[in-house]
Amino acid sequence: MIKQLEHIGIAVKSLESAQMVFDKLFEHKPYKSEAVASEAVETTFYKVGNVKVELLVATDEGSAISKYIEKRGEGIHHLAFEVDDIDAEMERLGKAGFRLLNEAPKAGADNKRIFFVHPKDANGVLVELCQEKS
Ligand code: CMX
Repeated sequence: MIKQLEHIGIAVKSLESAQMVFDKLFEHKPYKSEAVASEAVETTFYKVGNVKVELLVATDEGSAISKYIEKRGEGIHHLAFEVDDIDAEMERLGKAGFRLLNEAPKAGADNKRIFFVHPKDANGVLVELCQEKS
């Protein structure tokens, strides 16, 4: 079951300059920064009520974030929804005909297991499903 919107991922060119903007916007600092080598990204997370905002910067040219910025510029990259059972959700969405971008849930930032649904199967929105690692 999908429980709630967990975070909004925003692709940026520079974490330093984006943080200056979002610190001012939210009137507080991020609660964590973390590199995710497997995704070739560095991330910074803000809490805004019950939702998080994840700033994402590419660490190499092959990163999904590099490609996204090259093609579409900075902006909202994905919506991430928290699920109660990520393996069951992966099976459900696969059976429902969504193209899944992972064979199995993988390790993501902020202590999560994650997988992605192709944006072309969700009206142009890259959807991440995530569950806190136990
Ligand atoms: N949101 C909406 N559409 C997107 C998109 C996004 N984030 N990224 C790509 N697209 C669109 C492209 O614009 C393109 O559309 P058109 O054909 O109409 O131009 C289409 O999807 C194909 O895109 P592409 O540039 O050719 O890129 P790829 O096919 O190589 O990859 C995607 C696209 C989504 C499959 C790939 O980026 C992916 O597997 N993403 C999941 C992993 C990821 O995004 N990791 C980074 C975040 C990690 C984290 O949160 O920790």
